[in-house]
Amino acid sequence: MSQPDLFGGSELAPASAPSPEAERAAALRELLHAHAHRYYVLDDPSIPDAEYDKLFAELQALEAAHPELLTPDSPTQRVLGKVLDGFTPVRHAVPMLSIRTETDTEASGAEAFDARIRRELCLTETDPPVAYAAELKFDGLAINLRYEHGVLVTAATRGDGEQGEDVTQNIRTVGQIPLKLQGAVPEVLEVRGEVYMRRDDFEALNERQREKGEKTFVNPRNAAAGAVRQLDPAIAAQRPLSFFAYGLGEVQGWEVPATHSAMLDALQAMGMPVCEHRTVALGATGPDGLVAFHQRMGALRDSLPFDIDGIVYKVDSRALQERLGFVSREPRWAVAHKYPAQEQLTQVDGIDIQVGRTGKLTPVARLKPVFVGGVTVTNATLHNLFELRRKRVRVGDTVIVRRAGDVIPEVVGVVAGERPAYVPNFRMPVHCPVCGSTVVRERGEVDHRCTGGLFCAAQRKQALLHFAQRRAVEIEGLGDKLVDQLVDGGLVRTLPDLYKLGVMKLAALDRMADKSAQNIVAALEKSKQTTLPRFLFGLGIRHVGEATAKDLARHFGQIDRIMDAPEEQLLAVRDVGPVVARSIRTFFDQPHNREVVEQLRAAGVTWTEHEPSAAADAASLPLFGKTLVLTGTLPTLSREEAKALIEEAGGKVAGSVSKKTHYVVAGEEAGSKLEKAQTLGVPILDEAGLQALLASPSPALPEVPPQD
Ligand code: 5U1
Repeated sequence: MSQPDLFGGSELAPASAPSPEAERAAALRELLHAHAHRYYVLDDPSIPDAEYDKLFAELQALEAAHPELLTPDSPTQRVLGKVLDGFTPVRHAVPMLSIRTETDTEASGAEAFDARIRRELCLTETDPPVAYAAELKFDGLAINLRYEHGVLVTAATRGDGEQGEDVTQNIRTVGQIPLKLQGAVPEVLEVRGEVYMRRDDFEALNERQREKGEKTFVNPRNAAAGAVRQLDPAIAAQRPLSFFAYGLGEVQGWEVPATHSAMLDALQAMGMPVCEHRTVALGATGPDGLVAFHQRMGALRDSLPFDIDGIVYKVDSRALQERLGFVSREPRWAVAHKYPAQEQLTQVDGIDIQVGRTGKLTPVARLKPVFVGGVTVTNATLHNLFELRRKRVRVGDTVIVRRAGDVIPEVVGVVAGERPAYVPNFRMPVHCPVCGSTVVRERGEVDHRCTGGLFCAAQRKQALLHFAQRRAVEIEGLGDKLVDQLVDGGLVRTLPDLYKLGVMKLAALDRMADKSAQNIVAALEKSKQTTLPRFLFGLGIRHVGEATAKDLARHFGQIDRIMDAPEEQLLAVRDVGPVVARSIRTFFDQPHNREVVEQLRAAGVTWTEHEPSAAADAASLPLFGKTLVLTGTLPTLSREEAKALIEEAGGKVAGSVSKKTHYVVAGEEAGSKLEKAQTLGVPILDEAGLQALLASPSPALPEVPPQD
């Protein structure tokens, strides 16, 4: 198989001394390959990401200026190619075999394999134990990677074992798969292994899909398979895949090591990712045998970052493998010894609502108990109403439940056609099942939330800790453990209850010395003198962080004015948009939240209603009330320095350009933010313009109103 001729140049170039650019490009490729290997395969980066990006950008620039220097193994060429109509078939040079499965998940499964091998090799009881390579059975997709002279030229799926599909474009996007092998490389080397998705990558991908309102994936294997068979390589590049090598296909020009285990070590030395959890076991039983490895990995299974469904045992000696041969496309010398499944079928008995610490309402399926992923599962999350509707789950349905790793069990789908009779669609409650407060869903959000805030028992601990933190009213000593004791013991229900605690009540708590109780009471007393921004922030109103609390305090001056402000007035506060305004309004529309404020006042909590000095000072700063966006590289100031200068001058730095942006400060290689500023007509400054702005006294500046 020849290299694609997308890349001209180097092979055909006349044999003259390489140009300095060619030498630099080659050096950069080597350097980037080495760093990518440390980052993706060894998980041990040796330079900061920014440094890697700089080298990468240098190579990109060189290749852009000298296209003849482009090579297929260049690290810049991971995502390339266009959207395909379909995949081209690839005939495997050596058929891709499958593996026999041992479904007996007990130790006897390993013993049966060893007994069969010994029988087929005609070994007697007095012969020494057989050496087996034992490794993990990854729950992914088998792939054949073909390297010619060390360069990846084709990646193909298994297909029917004889013929697969060419998925090279997508596989090139997998950072862990080397585009070029290291060291002395064979003429032809086909590496076989499994492409898979890590659990954390899978969870994050599904979270992103949910946020976008797009289809979620049932499990990491399906997500990996979907990514590999994605026709658009740019989309495949956004689906984070990983890879482990475990075997060979065609080989030319390499003396393959005599044992499977040594072969894996050799692949690893060439830069291939090979899973560290592997061993050579002698026989089935005994401390170092197959059974011990199966049990050890079984105990580790939940904490592994990826799904496995069993252990693969292989006769380690390649000579013995050849003697054993294979039957019906399965080698006699290997077996997959399974673990209990991580997905099972069961029935939904009901759908309950759980209220989380932040007020989020989660529908949870109550299930007929089922043993899955090593534990008995009786509940499984349905995430939110949209997920529930998308999966069409109703009470009485037969569903697939998945539990893998530490991830909470979830319903991944309904078995079609097994619904008993008519069952109404599930509806979200309009009142919180814990505290009875109104349930809302903000526009553009998928989650329903209880508006009870401080009043809702489900949110109480979180609310107390939030109120007590240093950035809010600061109650020194009121941490997780004490809050647990106070709430669980029924001593504190709402924030004002904190101020009813005396030394006696506190000292009666478990492991609370008199002195500590006195300290807490003193801290509570001290916290009563606070400021309006801290108090407001401490109330824990959704979307009201410290900065917004300060803006609200500065704008309204008094809490009663904030509590009564209609949305239009709230919208007049700088940086308060419709979502924040609605959230503040909803919070203070709940009578119990207003009651909490009144009771805190009655308990003696006081705050300086406004901060005249801060407000006066701030108003005289040159960038008071201005929002700026930074883009590109400024000639002398770093991004952080520019941000600090703007903030010191009373301005705010935002991450994206909108109609509310007052100025965009653009440096070299400014991208889409600059374009957006031009489209919206936002004034654009260079660094000198920014410095002039910072130096000017506020009144002399022309007012640039934010546009509507
Ligand atoms: N680790 C590993 N997984 N796995 C899957 N090795 C391995 N070998 C396989 C398969 C299908 O097949 C060979 C034994 C042919």
